[in-house]
Amino acid sequence: MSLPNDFLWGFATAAYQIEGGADQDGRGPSIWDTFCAIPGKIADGSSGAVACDSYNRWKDDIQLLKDVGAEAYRFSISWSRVIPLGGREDPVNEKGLAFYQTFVDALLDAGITPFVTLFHWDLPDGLEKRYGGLRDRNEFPLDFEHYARIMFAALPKVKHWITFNEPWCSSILGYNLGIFAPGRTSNRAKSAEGDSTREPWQVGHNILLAHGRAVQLYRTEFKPASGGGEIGITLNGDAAYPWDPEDPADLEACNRRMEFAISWFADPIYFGHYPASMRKQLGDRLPVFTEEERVLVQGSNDFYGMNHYTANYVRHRTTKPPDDDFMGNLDTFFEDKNGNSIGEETQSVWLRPCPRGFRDLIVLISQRYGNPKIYVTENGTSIKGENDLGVDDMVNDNFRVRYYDGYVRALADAVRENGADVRGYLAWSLMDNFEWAEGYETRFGVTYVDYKNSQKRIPKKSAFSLKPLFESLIKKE
Ligand code: PNW
Repeated sequence: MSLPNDFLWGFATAAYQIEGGADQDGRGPSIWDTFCAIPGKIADGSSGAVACDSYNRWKDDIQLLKDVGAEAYRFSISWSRVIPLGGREDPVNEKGLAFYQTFVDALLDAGITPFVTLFHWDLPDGLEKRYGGLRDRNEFPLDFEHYARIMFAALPKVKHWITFNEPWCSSILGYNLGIFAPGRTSNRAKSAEGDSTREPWQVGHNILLAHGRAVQLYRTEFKPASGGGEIGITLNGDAAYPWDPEDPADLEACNRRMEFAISWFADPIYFGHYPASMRKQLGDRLPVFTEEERVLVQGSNDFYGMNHYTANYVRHRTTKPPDDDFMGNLDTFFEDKNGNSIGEETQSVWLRPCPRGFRDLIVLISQRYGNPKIYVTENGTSIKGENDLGVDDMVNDNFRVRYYDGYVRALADAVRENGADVRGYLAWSLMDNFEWAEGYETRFGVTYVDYKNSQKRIPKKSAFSLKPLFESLIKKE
């Protein structure tokens, strides 16, 4: 037994990936609705317009959570369902708000602890059109704070708030590579607008400011009466190992890789400034915190939200980094110098299982940031070729069962052997869903969703594998 008695485990999803109901009850469009409508952006030409239809089938989702024994559920709010145009002067959609109130009450009635993400990438399109959305250093944080206030007030029983999901993805995939909404990039074959060398760093900065404002608001006006409520941000990051274990420059590059992905956001939150390696490479393209901004952002995590999926080998470069580099002047591989593979292939080109990387990264984060309370807010895998299987084979997802087994045990080792303070684990995902630019071809669910048959849900083997696993690891008292 290695996990504390009050350790919470369960599953995670996100609004645009599961809800559907895109035009129902007054919801406004988000940047993902707009992005999906551009031909060629989504692998199968799909969108989240229907997805798992959870807006109408949310009772099925709660039943599913109960059936598999989940103690917690992480979901996100669709901002444009609550404020269709998004801004602080714009009308609130009471029907949208009521949906989440009903849902949270039903979760609590079922004995399931809600973890609520305010922003999982689906910015109201109205704000993109009005002032460039995440690119506006003044307007965006103010509108986000207002939206957060509406949600904190509407859902007083929620005790676990996540401001932003994976700002790295919003910034880099949305404004450098242009493969996620709003699809901006310097690559003119992909987008008529965008500047990969500057916009991602500005967007990242503005997200930190918006996070800081929401946390300040929660702490002053809502936390005192919440009975133990807490708030934090969720960051994604991969484990990194040297491509050449003998080369100190590759070891240094591993550290840079982590700094450019995780410390970009975590250093300002825990230390009040960006990592030196980023300042050195990016110069004045990386914004500078004003004193007022620093005070807002520093110390703004009650917990560290950790999303983690995979590991890479990292090789340093000897050439000058191009201005659109976002990795820290290095290359990443799945094989090291000696041809050792980091893990088996999955359906996702960026993901190969490597459980020891999970333990190592939990330890690194714990050491760098003073042993913060950690919730793992996502971890999971796709399976190569899964979508081509018949249902009977698909629900027999032994590869995913093994993935969870390896990763959860690695987490337990980090707690028991290294003293990491991990308090919860949310598997990605409760069910197959809209996998962003991959559309529906890549499945991450522990539940099969039949998109051709009224989004019928059938739990896979992995759905039932977590309960016995956690029961064997969580202390009874
Ligand atoms: C996360 N990458 O996204 C998201 O939070 C989820 O919404 C998503 O469904 C899940 O992981 C699985 O992809 C990521 O390219 C998307 O490295 C892409 C990457 C990482 C995380």
